[in-house]
Amino acid sequence: MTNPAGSRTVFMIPSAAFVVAGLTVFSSLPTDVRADGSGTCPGWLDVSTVGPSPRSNMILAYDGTRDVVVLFGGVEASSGQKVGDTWEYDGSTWTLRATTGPTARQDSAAAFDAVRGVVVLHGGHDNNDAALGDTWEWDGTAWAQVATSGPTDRWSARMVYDGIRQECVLFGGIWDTGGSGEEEWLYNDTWVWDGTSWQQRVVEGPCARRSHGMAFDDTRQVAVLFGGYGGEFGQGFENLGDTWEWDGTQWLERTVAGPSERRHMTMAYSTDFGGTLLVGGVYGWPDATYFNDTWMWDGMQWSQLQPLGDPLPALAGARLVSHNLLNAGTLYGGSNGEDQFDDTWRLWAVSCSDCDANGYVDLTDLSTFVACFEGPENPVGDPCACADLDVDGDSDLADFAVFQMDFDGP
Ligand SMILES: [Ca+2]
Ligand SMILES: [Ca+2]
Ligand SMILES: [Ca+2]
Repeated sequence: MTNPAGSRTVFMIPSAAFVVAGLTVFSSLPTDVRADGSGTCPGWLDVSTVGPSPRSNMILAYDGTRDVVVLFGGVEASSGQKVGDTWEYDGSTWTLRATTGPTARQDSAAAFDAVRGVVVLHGGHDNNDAALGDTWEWDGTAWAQVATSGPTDRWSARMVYDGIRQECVLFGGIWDTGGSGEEEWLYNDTWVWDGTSWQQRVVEGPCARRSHGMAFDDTRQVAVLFGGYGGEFGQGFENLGDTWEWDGTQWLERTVAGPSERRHMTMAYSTDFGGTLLVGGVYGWPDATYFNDTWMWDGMQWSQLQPLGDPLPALAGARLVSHNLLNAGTLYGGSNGEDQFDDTWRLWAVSCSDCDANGYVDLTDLSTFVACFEGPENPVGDPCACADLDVDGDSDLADFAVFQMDFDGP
């Protein structure tokens, strides 16, 4: 399930933008300390600024043509209302770009078509509790409705862009009548959108579900799907924890241990980290457990990451995208069941000595290091991961020597 206690995943990021798989370094093995420092670790940095209202279940897509993150819709905390505004984030600033386009809705499926340079959106759930089946595209200037047929009305489906076969791939979702006496139907169908028309791929695959996670692994050229809420027809529905891959033709289940069963997590593939990231989610109802964990799937195994920086709040319905801006990824919004968030988070690779993951190893990190310093063979806990730089479980002079090499100055 998780790495053995005391292990940590260390990333070696080359200066060129080539992909290097994460190295899992175990405490029982020789350390992976480089002569010039400790290596690179994942870190969460809260970069919140004025932007979209608190919300969850919006769409978030990275427009690699214009180098912006696009956000649309979602459900707001203040009103419980779904919204229909379009925002863009350039890595530092959020800008409201449109208030017209698709009707207000939450939990649409969306992906960025990198060849045609448009964000594609399908369906969602509107303020009349109706499931929707329309298809829209955002070109950076305006939304255009491009189809009204295709996957039937649904929400909480997931979609990725397959850059190899140059098509969007949509799986699953839910149709329901809303309100009391609700009827619902979960889907297990696979659809592709080529920019002109939808085609259903009639294939065996994951059981029917909604609120799963999907991301496209550009390196291994497969879509990765995890979990959600669903099951085999006639057997009742539950939270799921299975991992599947779509290679453009067929689904293959990958039978591996990984994150616990859950729904409404968010997933994104990161070339910087060399794997598919999974963050948060929720299990159970009405006694729901929300998660704040970060995982990575490298095509062979899931590893739980121990990011530096501020711990994320437990959340579901947030959205993570990875991109080529300063940062490895941006996460927005989400909900813990009571509050909805308007926080912007950066998930990026920092020096393993950068305790607060702000991109510098300075005096602030030194004070954290000193506070964590316990001497040889005194175990350090999670908050002190940045003070155990040789990953042998303690924080001692050997670690301090590495810290000194990483130190950027005050
Ligand atoms: Ca720092
Ligand atoms: Ca030691
Ligand atoms: Ca140590």
